[in-house]
Order: sequence, then C-alpha cells, then structure tokens
Amino acid sequence: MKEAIDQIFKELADLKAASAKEVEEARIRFLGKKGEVTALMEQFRTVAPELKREYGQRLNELKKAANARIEELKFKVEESEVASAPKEDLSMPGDSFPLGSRHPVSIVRQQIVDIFRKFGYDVAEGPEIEDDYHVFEALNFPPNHPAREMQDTFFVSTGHLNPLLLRTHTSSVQVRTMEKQSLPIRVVCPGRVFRNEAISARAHCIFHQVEGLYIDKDVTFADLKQAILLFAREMFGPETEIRMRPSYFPFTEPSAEVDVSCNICHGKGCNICKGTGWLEIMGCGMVDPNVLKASGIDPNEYSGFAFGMGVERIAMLKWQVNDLRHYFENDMRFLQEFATATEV
Ligand code: 2NL
Repeated sequence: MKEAIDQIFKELADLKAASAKEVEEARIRFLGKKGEVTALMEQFRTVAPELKREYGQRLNELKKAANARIEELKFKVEESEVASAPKEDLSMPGDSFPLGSRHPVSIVRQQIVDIFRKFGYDVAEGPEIEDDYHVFEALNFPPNHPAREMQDTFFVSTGHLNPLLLRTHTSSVQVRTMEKQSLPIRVVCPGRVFRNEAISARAHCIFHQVEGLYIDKDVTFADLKQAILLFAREMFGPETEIRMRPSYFPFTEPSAEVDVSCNICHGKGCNICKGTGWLEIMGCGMVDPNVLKASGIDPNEYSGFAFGMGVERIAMLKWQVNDLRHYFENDMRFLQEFATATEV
C-alpha cells in the first residue's frame, strides 16, 4: 500500500492536461468512483490496525494533493484558454440602436405653438396641480357649475378651505398670465389637462390642450375670426375654410365652435366628416368682462378673445386616427408611423 501511495504521488506530479476535457478525465482517473485514490481508500479497510494511523494520515494527504493538483490544472487550462482566445475585431461594425421619434401629440403641439409664435404670441406654461380659483372662480364658473363636480374634476385634496385639483383646462395658465403680465397680452398655453371621464375612443382622462388669449384695446370678434382662419390655413393647408357656430362657455361671450372644411373630401362629404364637409377643431369667443375684471383688467378699456383646442383631436384629423387611445398606449407599430412626419 505504501508503494501504491508513493506511486500515485509521483503520477500526480507528472500529470498534464491541455484542455478542460483532459482535466476532467484526470479527475475521474484519480478521484472518480473507480479512481486510483478512491480504490486505495477502500483498501484501507483491510489495513492492519497497527498501521491504520500512519496509512490513514498518508492517504488523507494523498487525497488532498490529488484535489489540489486537479484544481491547479483546471486553473492553468482556463488561463491559457483566455490567453489564446481570438482578440476582439475592432473593425467590426457596431450594434445599431433603433432610433426613436417624436410622439405625434408632441409633433402637433409644437406645430400649433409654432404657428402662433409666428403670429407674435408668447408661450406660457403653468402648474398641472391648481386651485379652484385659477381653474374655475377666475373664469366666471358659477359656484354650482357641473364641471366643478367630483365626477368631472380630479381633486388632489378635499375638505380644505382651498382644495387642490388637477387642471381641467390650461385657462388657469392664462389667468396667471393676466395677473402678472402687462397689457397687451398675446399668449398660447400648451399643456396636459385632466378630466374624470371614462376612457373611450373619443375621450380620455388625460389629454393635451393649447389655449390662446389676446387682450388689447379694441380687439373685436373680427380679429378672432381672422386669427383662427390664418391658423387653420397654416395647419390644414391654404385652401382651408372655416365656419363658426354659436356656443356657450362660462368664460367667453359670445362663444363659438370652429369647424374647418374637411381636408379629405374638400367639402364633398366623406366618412371622416360624416358627410357634412366640416370638422370641429376648437372652441373660442370674446373674453367675458367678468373674467377680465377678476384679473384686474378694466373691461371698459380692454377687450380680448380666447380659444382652446385639443391637441389629440387636431392630430386625429390631420392623420385620420380613429381612436384616441392609440396616443396613450405607446404601441411601436403606431408610433413608428409618425417617424417621418414633418416637424415644423
Ligand atoms: C375648447 C374650448 C376654450 C377658452 C377656451 C379662455 C381662457 C381665458 C379666458 C377666456 Cl383665460 N377663455 N379659454 C375660451 C373659449 C374656448 O376652449 O373646446 N377647448 C378644448
């Protein structure tokens, strides 16, 4: 047994392995179930009792040495594999990242804002979380107006003297502009607005608005009509006609809905305009004297017009999108259709 142990020590010292496979073969040869070291361990049972102590120690040393040697060979093989691995080819083309593109709502919002900037309007933004005063009170909403109700407005906090809410229109930004800016005022206010509505193809609880406000001496309804006509022709093409229908908003008097001639059938009637030849694009009107007064502007000296439009709605008309929900789902197949849309 002594000779056998010495013999294996020698074999271990001479052991070589050039690959992971050879290391594994060596492990099986010495330490596997039928390996040489394992076999000796089994033989140990038959060793005379007076020799057990000496051989036991020696056998343990052998087993340790075998394990260490195999580990050493394994390490050497791995090291040489890394060293001989082919170097990276720096001339390879890089990974290409898919290019993103602007969201259709962003594109149209920018187009609307840029048209009014060209007309000399400033751009103003304001808080999405507002108070009752700037969203309703200053805009001549009577105390019990339905838009103030829980089912239309998201309240951030209730039960306070001055509850916070999510703005339902960007008119609040225009109120803040009237409060702090000197006259005359020409401003457009783009932004997100929030309404507590069931989501459908035609309504969403979040959407985007651009509102506009023009206040100066002697501003008339004719000025409003001309501004809207010029806007519509910039947005939908130079052939576009507009028409106005009487309407009602608490903050304007008189008020009107604006339609543009259908840019699909050019007035002949199609399924986009439901056979009417006209598409509704916005609401507008002359700023109610109460609204001017609330922000410290004398309605006997100044007058103004205002308008408001939904960005998603304009984008739907421009690109014939039939369901508002497409704008919020971020389906790549939808978004990629606008990758080449022109940006003003
Ligand atoms: C619509 C209609 C409108 C206004 C918004 C406004 C703002 C001030 C004073 C008076 Cl500070 N009016 N904004 C006026 C008329 C219509 O929006 O259908 N929007 C989506």
